[in-house]
Amino acid sequence: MSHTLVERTGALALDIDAQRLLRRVEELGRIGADPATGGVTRTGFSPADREARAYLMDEARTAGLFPAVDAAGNIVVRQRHTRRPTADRQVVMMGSHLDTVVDGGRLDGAYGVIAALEVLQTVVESGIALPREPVAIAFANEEGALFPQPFWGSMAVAGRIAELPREPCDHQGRPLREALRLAGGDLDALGSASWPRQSVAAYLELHVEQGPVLERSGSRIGVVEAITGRIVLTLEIRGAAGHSGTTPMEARSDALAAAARVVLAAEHIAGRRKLCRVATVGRLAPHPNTPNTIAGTVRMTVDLRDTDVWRAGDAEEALRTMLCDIAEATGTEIEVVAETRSDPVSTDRRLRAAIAGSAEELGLLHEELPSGAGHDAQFMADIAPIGMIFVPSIGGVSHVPEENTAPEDLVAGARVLLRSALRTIGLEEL
Ligand code: HGY
Ligand code: MN
Ligand code: MN
Repeated sequence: MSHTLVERTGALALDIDAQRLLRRVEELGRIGADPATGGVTRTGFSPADREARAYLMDEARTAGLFPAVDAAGNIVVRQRHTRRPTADRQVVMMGSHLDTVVDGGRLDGAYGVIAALEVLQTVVESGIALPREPVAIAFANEEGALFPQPFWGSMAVAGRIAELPREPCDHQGRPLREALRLAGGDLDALGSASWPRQSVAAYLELHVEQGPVLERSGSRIGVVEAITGRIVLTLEIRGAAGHSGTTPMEARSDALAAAARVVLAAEHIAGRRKLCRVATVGRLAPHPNTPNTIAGTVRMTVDLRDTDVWRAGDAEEALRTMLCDIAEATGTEIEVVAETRSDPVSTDRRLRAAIAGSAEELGLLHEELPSGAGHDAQFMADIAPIGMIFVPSIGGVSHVPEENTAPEDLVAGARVLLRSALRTIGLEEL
C-alpha cells in the first residue's frame, strides 16, 4: 500500500487529543438526553437536533475551523481555504450524523462526527500540508425518525435530489420546509448540496458497531466489508371504526387486527421463511387508539433488510402478497403509502486495507464484518470509494439508552480514523 505522499510529511506521527474527543462525546450526549430514561432524543431537524448542530459548529469555530450549512442542512467543516472542491482539488471526507432515534443512544452517529472533527482539528493544528484536504461532515436526518426520509443529507450530497420528496412532511404531515430553514437549509436549493463528480476522493465513517460481533470475538476494530440494503414500507390500513361493545365480531373490519397479522407476516418472512435477514415493524399507530373503539385505520412501517438486494426483493414480494391476503381476510384495505430504499453496498478494497493496516500499526486486533445497520456511507458510495470503521458496542445494543462503548475503544477508533484518513489522503491511485 503506497501512502508515501503522506509519509514524507511526518503526518503519520500525529495523534488525536483523546481527552478533547471524550469531552465532546460527553457534552454532545447531554443534548436531548432524558434523565428519566438515560436515552437521547434528537430527531432530525427537531429543536434538540438544532441544539446539537449549534454545539458542533461552536466547537468547530473555537478550533479555528470553518463550519457551513448546506441547503439540505448538512454541516460541512473545512479548514481555512474554502475553495470549491473539484476533480483536481479533491477532499477526503469523514463524518456521520448527529440526529438520533427516539430514546436512543448518545454514540450512534454522534461519535463519528466528533471523531471526524477531532481528526480534522489534529491535522490542521499540525500545520502539515497534505495532498488532499480532509473535511468533516455531519449529515442531516440520517435516521428519518421524525421526517421519514432517512439518509436525507447524504442523499443530497450524493446528488440523489430527485429521489427526495418534493414537499417532505413529518409523520403527522407537518412540512419540513420551515424546520429545514431553521436548521440553515433551503428546500428550494437542494441541488446545491450535491458535490461535483470526482471532488470527493474517498469517504470514511467511524461508527459504533451496534451489534455483538466485535465484543464476542474480542476484536477492537471492525473493518466493514458491506452495508445492508433496506426497504421501509409505510402502510395505511383502512377498516371501519366502531363501538367495541355493540359491533358483532362477524361484522367488523378491524384495522388493528389486520395490522397484527402484518406484524406476524413480517416476522414469518424473515424468522421462519428466512427470505431476508431481518424484518421489523417499528412504528404502529392505530386510530383512534381508544379502548372502546374498534380501530378504523392504522399507519405502520415494515423494515426489511439484507446485504443481498435480490433476497430483500424476494422478501418484499412475499410481503406484498401476504398484504393482499390479509386485506381480504379482514375486510380492510391495505395501501403502501410511502417507501424508502437503500441498496446494499460494498466498501472499497483499498480503504479496507488502509483501515486494517492502521489498526495493525496501532496494535489493535481487527476483523472484517458486514453492517446490519444502514449508514450515510452507503449513499456516499454513489460518488466516492467508501470505508467504514466499527468499534465494539457493549452488550451489542444500540437505538436504546443502554448503548455504550468503552472510552478506550472510542479513542482507539478515532486513532484508526486519523491514520486511515492520512493513508487515504496519500493514496496515489484514488
Ligand atoms: O436504521 C438504521 O440502520 C440506521 O440506524 N439508520
Ligand atoms: Mn441509527
Ligand atoms: Mn448511525
